[in-house]
Amino acid sequence: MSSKDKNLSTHSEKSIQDISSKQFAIVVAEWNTEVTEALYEGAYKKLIEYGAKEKNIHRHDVPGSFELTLAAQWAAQKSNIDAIICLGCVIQGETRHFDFICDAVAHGITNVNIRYNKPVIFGVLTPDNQQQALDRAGGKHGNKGDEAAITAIKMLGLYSEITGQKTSVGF
Ligand code: RBF
Repeated sequence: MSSKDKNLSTHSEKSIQDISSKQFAIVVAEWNTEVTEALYEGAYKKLIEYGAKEKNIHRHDVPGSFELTLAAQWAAQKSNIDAIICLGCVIQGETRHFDFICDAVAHGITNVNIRYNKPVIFGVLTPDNQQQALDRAGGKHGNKGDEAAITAIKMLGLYSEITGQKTSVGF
């Protein structure tokens, strides 16, 4: 599955909705920190650019991507949090850990979305090597952290569009 033609970092829909009162949690994995910091910078700046307030963006660090799910669930349990962005980077190695971690975090994050009825965004890179990761964390393929932030904003807007309600808080 290629993402070469899909780059939401350059999306121009700046008037999607007012997110100045929305609260975001960003969960960041410490493994491959050069990459995940760049993803975080991208996501944070994009939320601010679209109108989020600094005080409404809450960062939480976890040891590795496997831990993203539980931290996301803890954040989702908080009724004031509207959306959660999970950022990690799992690099293909010689062992099967890659598959186990990627599967676990993808299923885990999906479950938190459904269970808490809020956007929980999968911003986890799964490259073959460090260079591919850097290319997608502010390099030649954009920044998937930016895209994760825009996805969160779009999902909040979609929620309002479909339900007529302003926020998912309270479910
Ligand atoms: N976490 C990541 O976020 N990215 C990785 O590339 C990564 N590789 C790992 C490779 C091995 C062999 C192990 C044991 C762990 C790795 N982890 C990685 C950490 C994992 O997400 C988790 O923090 C630990 O397994 C503890 O639950």
